[in-house]
Amino acid sequence: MTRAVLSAGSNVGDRLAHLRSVVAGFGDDVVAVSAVYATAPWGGVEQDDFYNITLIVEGERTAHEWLAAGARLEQAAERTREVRWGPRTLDVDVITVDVVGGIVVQDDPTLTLPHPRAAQRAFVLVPWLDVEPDALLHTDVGARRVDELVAQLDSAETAGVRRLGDLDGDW
Ligand code: PH2
Ligand code: MG
Ligand code: MG
Repeated sequence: MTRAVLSAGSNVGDRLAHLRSVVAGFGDDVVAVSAVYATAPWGGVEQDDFYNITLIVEGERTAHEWLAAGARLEQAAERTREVRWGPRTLDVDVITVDVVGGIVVQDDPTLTLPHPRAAQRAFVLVPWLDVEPDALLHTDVGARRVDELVAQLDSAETAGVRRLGDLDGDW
């Protein structure tokens, strides 16, 4: 049994429907889902705002299997890969994976864990705190509280992350 923190984002097409497809797709493995946040694009590509959620899933899957399951949902949303950090119907990223006795640490060409850029991304960290206020992220300099990482981010970064409401809410 493993527990994974996943970040899902969409900025093309029906953004909410794409995020809902992730929760539906992981089904009974979903433990918690953050609110939906509208987030300014990160990474320097000019594009529409994203909708992002962070979710926690648990199940009999390895880290690569969580990634592969997310990739199947991306394919179902007709995701294409054109520009790095560019627009996409759906992106499902694995942020960190807990196993019995610790976390998965790997530097694999297809999946580096914990996610090497998560500590700089308010669109991952802020929703994560919704579902796990005491969350820890293991960084190059050790385990860090996610709320402290958020506090250290540039205010322009956090100001670009706006809470919209629950995924199944009426807003
Ligand atoms: N995903 C990217 C690149 N930039 N920016 C925001 N706000 N949200 C994302 O999910 C995102 C991004 C590449 O996966
Ligand atoms: Mg991504
Ligand atoms: Mg991705």
